[in-house]
Amino acid sequence: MKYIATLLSLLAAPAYAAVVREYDLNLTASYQAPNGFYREVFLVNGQQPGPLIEADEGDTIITNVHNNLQVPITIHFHGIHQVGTPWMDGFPGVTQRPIFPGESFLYNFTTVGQYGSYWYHAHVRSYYQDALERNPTPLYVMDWTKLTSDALYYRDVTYGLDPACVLGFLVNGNGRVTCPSNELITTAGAGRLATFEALFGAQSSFDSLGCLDLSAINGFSGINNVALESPGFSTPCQSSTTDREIFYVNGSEWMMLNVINMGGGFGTYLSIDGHDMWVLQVEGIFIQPQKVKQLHVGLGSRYIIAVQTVKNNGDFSIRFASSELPQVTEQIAWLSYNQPTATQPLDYPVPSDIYQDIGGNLYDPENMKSFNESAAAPYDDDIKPPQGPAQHTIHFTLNRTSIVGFSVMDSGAEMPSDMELMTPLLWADDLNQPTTVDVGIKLGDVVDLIIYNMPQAPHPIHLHGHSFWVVSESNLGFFGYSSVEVAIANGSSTLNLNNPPYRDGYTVAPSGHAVFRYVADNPGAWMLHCHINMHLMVGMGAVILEDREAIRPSIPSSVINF
Ligand SMILES: [Cu+2]
Repeated sequence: MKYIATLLSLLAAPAYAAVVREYDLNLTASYQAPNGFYREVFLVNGQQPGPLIEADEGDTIITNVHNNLQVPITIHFHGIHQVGTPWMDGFPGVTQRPIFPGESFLYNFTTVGQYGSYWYHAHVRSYYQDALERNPTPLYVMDWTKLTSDALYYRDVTYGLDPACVLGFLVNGNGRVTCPSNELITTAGAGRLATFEALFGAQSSFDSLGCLDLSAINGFSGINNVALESPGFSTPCQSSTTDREIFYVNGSEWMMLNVINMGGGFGTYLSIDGHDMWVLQVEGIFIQPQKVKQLHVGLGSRYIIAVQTVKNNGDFSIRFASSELPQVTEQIAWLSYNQPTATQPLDYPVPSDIYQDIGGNLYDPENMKSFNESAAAPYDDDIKPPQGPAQHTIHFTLNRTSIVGFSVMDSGAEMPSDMELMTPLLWADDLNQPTTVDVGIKLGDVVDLIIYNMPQAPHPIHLHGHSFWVVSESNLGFFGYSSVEVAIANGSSTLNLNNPPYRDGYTVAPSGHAVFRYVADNPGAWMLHCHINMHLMVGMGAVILEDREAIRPSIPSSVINF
């Protein structure tokens, strides 16, 4: 897959009048080697990155997307709630038809009541994985594969091969493959190996890319079948010497970074040698700041962090370690107090104060704090969930349903593979589809999504159209109650209606659960899905209808007839 993703930056409400901001996005394909290995990539306006879309809260953003690729595409503005314009949400088969090669589509929406950093990305198959970003101010991290997303998809559905092994990460489109020693991999991966053996009752081992041999998983013997591996996966690791991303300190005491995980499969542990990070904002919402040595950045998650630049000289590693069980892999960018030079030194000296190893394990977990997601309460006390019972409680189970199937539905139903080509559910007359959730949600209703995850893998779950409160979460088992109301009555120990995190995505732990609460203030047809692209592509999504009939008469004919 080529990835198409870049930043949409919204500033808080201005004192002056809202304006209309227009952008043209030309999508094209190219052939590039960001970390030393050539493959097809997608570009926005012939460049990497695509243009930054900047706007003030309340502004109208008009984006004309021209598809010059050979594949259909849509653009989803991740985290933008699309209040009053659910047809601009960019999910094919749900809110619009795909933009086919040669076609253009006009996205037109107003940023109601939102500020912060968002990103826009393709939402057909997983093409956003195939674009590149090189904007120096934000910090975009993504896992990178040698194959395109279409090749991965083909490989997955044809051979049942999970893309569980990557060529490391890219940081703002830059990176280098450095093959770690076997000793480094085994030390950093010891915990994963133990978890694997406990989960699947099978022995395994790491290869030179740090990938676990998954072929021993009982019942899924095709997974990562080494005999069917493609170049770039589990082949002997090859190092490259491409440039790393460098963040230059400009003399001020703080460096602010917009951290976004734009990857397709892997979460990452971020730490900066010798430096503290203050996490200030999560998914567009200021939080009670946390001073940490390590931040886990799940797929689709967005953070604003302030780095205290107190060292005054030298170069320091910014480390990105995979947080996914199947692979121990690390990418490094640099934080530099020096002046930029024409050519990048091949290797900087390794500083002594490293906080995490290549598996993301903290060297001194007693004294080194990692960001606590569940304690990330909004800074603004007024961002509180409604108390008391909800009008609707919907249960979901995250599950692998077959070797090439994933589901969020209790029934195990998968999103149809040809969903993208169907009449969008926002105005379809036929709603008879196994992953459509139509429970009669009306404007103002309180909705609880009780999500249980089977003991397989963490899933970063993203909801469109809303931010939600994570009113209960645990990596230790099911919620245990049929509803929040029953949990309140029984004094649930995991329930937090007082100061829960408020966000638009949350990673649900294996064998764990999360309960999302939101207010139905945005009629539409909203996706609830896993942000691991391959999981979504093989069924891991549902559409929650919210007062859909109220919005149907307002859908522009230009959208319906597109
Ligand atoms: Cu998933």
